[in-house]
Amino acid sequence: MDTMANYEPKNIEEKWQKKWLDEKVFKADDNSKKPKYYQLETFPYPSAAGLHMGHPKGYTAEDIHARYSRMRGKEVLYTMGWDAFGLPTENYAIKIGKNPKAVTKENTDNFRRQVRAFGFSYDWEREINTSLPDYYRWTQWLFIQLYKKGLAYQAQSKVNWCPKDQTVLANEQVIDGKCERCGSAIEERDMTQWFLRITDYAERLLGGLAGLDWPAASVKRQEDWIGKSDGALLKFSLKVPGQKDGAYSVDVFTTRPDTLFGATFIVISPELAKKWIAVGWAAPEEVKKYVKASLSKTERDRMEHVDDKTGVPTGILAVNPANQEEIPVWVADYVLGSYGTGAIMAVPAHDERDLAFAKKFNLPIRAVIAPPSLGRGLSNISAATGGASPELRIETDCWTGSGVLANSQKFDGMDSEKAKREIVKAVGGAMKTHYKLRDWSVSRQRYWGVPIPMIHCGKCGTVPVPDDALPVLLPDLENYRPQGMPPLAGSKEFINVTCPQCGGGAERDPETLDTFVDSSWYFLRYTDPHNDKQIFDPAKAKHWMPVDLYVIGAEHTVLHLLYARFIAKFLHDEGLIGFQEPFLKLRHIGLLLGADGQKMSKSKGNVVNPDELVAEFGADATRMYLMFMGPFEDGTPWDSKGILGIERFLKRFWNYAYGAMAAAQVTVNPRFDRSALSAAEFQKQIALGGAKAKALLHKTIKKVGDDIEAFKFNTAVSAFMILLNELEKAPGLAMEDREALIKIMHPFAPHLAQELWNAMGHETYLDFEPWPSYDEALLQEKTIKLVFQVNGKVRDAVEADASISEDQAKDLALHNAKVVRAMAGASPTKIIYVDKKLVNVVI
Ligand code: ANZ
Ligand code: ZN
Repeated sequence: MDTMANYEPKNIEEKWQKKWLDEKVFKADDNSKKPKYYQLETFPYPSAAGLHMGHPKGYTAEDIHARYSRMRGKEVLYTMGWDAFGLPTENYAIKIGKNPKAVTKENTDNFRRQVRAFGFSYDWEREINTSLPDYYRWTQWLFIQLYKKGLAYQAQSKVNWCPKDQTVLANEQVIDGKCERCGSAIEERDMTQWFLRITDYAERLLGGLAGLDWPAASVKRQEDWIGKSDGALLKFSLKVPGQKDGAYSVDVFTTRPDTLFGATFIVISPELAKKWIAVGWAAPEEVKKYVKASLSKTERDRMEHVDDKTGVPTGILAVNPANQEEIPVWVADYVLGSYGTGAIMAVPAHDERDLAFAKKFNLPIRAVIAPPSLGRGLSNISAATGGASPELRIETDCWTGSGVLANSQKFDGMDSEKAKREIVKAVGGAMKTHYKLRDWSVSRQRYWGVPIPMIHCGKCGTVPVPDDALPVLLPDLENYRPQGMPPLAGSKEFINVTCPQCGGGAERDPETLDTFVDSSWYFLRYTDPHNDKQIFDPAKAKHWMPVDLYVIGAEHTVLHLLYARFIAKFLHDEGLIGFQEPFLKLRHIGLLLGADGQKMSKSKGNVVNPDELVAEFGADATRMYLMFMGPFEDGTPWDSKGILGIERFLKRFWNYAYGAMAAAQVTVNPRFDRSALSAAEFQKQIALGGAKAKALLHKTIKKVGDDIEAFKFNTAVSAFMILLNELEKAPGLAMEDREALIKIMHPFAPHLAQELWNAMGHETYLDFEPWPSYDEALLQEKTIKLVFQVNGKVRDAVEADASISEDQAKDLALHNAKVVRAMAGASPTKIIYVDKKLVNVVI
């Protein structure tokens, strides 16, 4: 053991970081015989602002887990990379008048430096960068495969347009009607766009969620986003004034065909009305005016103002297929053109929106479902409703649940669920499953992204760029600013190309891919990051995938995670991977709040700077504080005093470990107050290895391991603190226990632990030392009360470790000051021991 050194993080952290890097200590071995463990880190978007403290919060948790997993004998794949394309960098580049490529290089260099300063145990050989051709070549290849399978297509559609960023956004990128990036109010535009047909995978995306170890709330959010509705399509024939009866009909989508007898009017969306007008419907002026006015509003606007219902009658009548009743057709904007068929049958007695509308416009309301509380059977319903007249009132104003049918002719008395199927059958409707999920819009009218690898030829149509011509390089443009059209469209050199099919003149697609396409497959590239023949070697992907643990912000639940699951399923169908679900276990990072309790962000002026913290307190203290702040998945405010406490703790830990270490098997704690003990008793205590301290250490070994697995890092850190308090009071600790102490500290404060390990004379890296085992017996309740008697007379009672052996107990008694006094020099003739309760010395 060296002489005691002061704890100076500066002196040790850079040193170990350099060794870890130079010696490639964390290189993941593709051919290892150990069980694999793939930990995925959300690769950051390298913004100009540098690392946000929220990044190292998530990264520290994963690093602790990774180091722990290695110590548990796993071959860990743990990596870092850069999600480097995208709008913010481009916007920033425009602002400072620099090229986005140069800005990205600076930003990634800065991020790399910053994360390295935290000592995260990444395999840096596998670093990836989505904005480099060796990566995006495969993003383009992936897009072409999707295209070849009919899963990438161009279509004219209503899109979300951000007027500030001058580009289209995916539905998922619009938050409360505002651009996720810049907060501008989104406009709707009609544009030709590239889409990925994620809707083809809706059912599988739903089904796959079962059995994943994900937070329940995240599973629910994906389910809601996919939004499956089991319903039916029902056809109503129409009587349009001036047309032959029944020449036209309308289909409605309903989840409640059991309420068909309660349909008292039909509502069509303004979009559908517009279509009908376009094909020759001579709509009343009032309808035309209404349609025009509603279509000038966005769907979101319309949904937000559902409370004040508006609408106009069309003069058309619809025939209810169940009872041939003629009911009026209205047009109203609470019915959306983009959902279902854009038309509904309104059942005001059982649907809140329809009820509000019926009340406002004085349309009939007819109850047809009796709540189960009324009991089964027609007689009950009739009694409760005052007879089976069509106007029957069921006590509840608007019963939206299921129940028993009434006022529904031969279906009266039937259960809703059964009636759904029966009524659909009776009227010749079709069961239909509907999803809220829309196809994923992926083209962006901006510069800093992956060029879409498609060629538009006047003769051949759209032709993918041949594999051997990939990548389509993003050209360096003088003017990359958005100008209402994609910047690449302005570059003749880029755009003009010969058609790969006919050799004639053709044009490249001028748009770029949304960055969510880049990140939808990055976890696969880490398994084989340098492959220049293939997107990845399927054997390597098979070896490492699926991801065993993914720590990610909850805000990614419907964007990235859904897209990545879709792409994984697609690549599975292509035979490239053997699994369908890429992420087995998911944990979320609770938001890091500023000291003011608000989300930590530059705009709020409450950010703390990781560089400064590491410089002042060291990486270990910063890491440990991030873990100590509060439950990992909760949002916790930063407390600048908190890190001081951790710094003090680490100093004490260091001093304890250093000061008390020696080559001897049993070491003595120099700060232990021995004045109260006799020399003999002191020796005894040491021989017991500081029984109480030892037991607590073993409990802590178990607790820290369990806590790491359960992501309860804060309670693990508290356990260390409690343990240290006890150790400082204890006379000593056996060498192997001291080693165990350093080992369990390692995942949390790896620089400090590795330095101490080294100082103890070890040459090895702690990451490959086995995680210490604990003695089950020591976990049992800790202390017992041991009574000492001399000739049956109680002389003393002491606390002793529950694991105490008979010999140890007898020994302890014979060295007890009061016992010794009572024996008055006599020697014992017999020592009676009652297990863990009593020692009686007979003289
Ligand atoms: C009749 C009915 C009776 C309905 C009843 C509900 C309750 P989810 O579950 O979200 O899929 N609907 C259908 N298309 C619509 C559109 N384009 N715009 C607005 N509303 C639409 O909702 C399905 C229900 O929403 C459908 O079932 C339909 O109203 C309405 F007691 O049909 B229902
Ligand atoms: Zn051609």
